[in-house]
Amino acid sequence: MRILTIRGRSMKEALDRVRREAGEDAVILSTGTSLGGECEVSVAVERSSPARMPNRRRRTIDPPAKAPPPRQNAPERTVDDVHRRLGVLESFIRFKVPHESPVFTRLLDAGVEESLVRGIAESCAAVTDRETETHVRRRIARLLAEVDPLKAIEGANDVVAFVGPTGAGKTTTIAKLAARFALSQRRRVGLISEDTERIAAVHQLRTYARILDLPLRTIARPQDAASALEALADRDIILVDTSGLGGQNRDRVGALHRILDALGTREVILTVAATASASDLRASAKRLEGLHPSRIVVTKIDETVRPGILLTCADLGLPFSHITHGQVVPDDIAPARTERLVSRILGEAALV
Ligand SMILES: Nc1nc2c(ncn2[C@@H]2O[C@H](COP(=O)(O)OP(=O)(O)O)[C@@H](O)[C@H]2O)c(=O)[nH]1
Ligand SMILES: [Mg+2]
Repeated sequence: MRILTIRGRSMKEALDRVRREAGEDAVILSTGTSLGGECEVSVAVERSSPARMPNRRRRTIDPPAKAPPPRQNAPERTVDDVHRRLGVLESFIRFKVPHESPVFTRLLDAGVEESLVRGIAESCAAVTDRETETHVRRRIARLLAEVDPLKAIEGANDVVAFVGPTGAGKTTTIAKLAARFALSQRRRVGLISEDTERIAAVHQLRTYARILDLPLRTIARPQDAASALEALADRDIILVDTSGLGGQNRDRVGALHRILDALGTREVILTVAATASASDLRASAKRLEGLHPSRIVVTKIDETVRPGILLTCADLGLPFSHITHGQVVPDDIAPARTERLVSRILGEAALV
């Protein structure tokens, strides 16, 4: 058994060479990009394979193609990354995608889930080499298209609740939005905290309420809803902070559902951190689907080098409301803009 590294200007060229030079029985171990910017495939071959032909070495070290511009914050590759790359590569072969473009490597580097990259790759089957990047860009933009920031509607007495795992950034996001609605939109904002079990949690929201000069009520049971709503009857929008529902506790989801019902909640916003893994994020969304969230806020985009998680969020089928990018209230929040998100995912724009 020998390990060979075979390169090409595109993944297709490298794979053609693998087939030609290492034979059909070569086992692909990993794929990636060489320091010179070429596509690189490492394969294991039997000693008797054609790869032992004397001219193999010369052919594997063609002059490097023009190096692509360095990507910002390119994460280090792990064994998992190599597995994902191989999975995607398999799908190129299986779905007969006629070419491989570095854009797919960029998607994987950005942490886009393998299944999503495969879907995007499949959709490229009938697209020419030159059009691939444009096609991928359009496809991602379509996935992220439903951008619809939450607004405070004058006189609507809207109740909007934020749910999500502990530490996702619910309270901080509420403070940011409350400040923006109150200060720049001049809306009357009220706050309700359902997160009454942890003293620190109410204290945190109470501090923001005091700084922003906004009324705050706490609520622990559905029976408390009427008096809280009465106290906030003159508000345009009421933002409800909830306790984190990270664990498997279905009773807690049911109890929260009853409270949100009693409050006549118009919208439930799923709040998730961009630092979560795709599987954790999908599990949280599944656990909370009984609360019928209608939008998603993605927090902590500043803390990840893998903004590809945004495509997982989009895949949950919820329109984005806002993206948050830091701890500073109220500055570090912005409506999700499709073009900007696409650029982030493709590694062309700064993460923040
Ligand atoms: N870096 C960063 N930190 C954030 C962001 N949003 C919230 N945090 C921090 O995450 C931690 C948990 O936030 P918190 O609002 O208490 O989460 P909750 O448990 O969902 O209410 C706090 O230290 C916040 O300052 C963000 O967009 N970026
Ligand atoms: Mg909180």
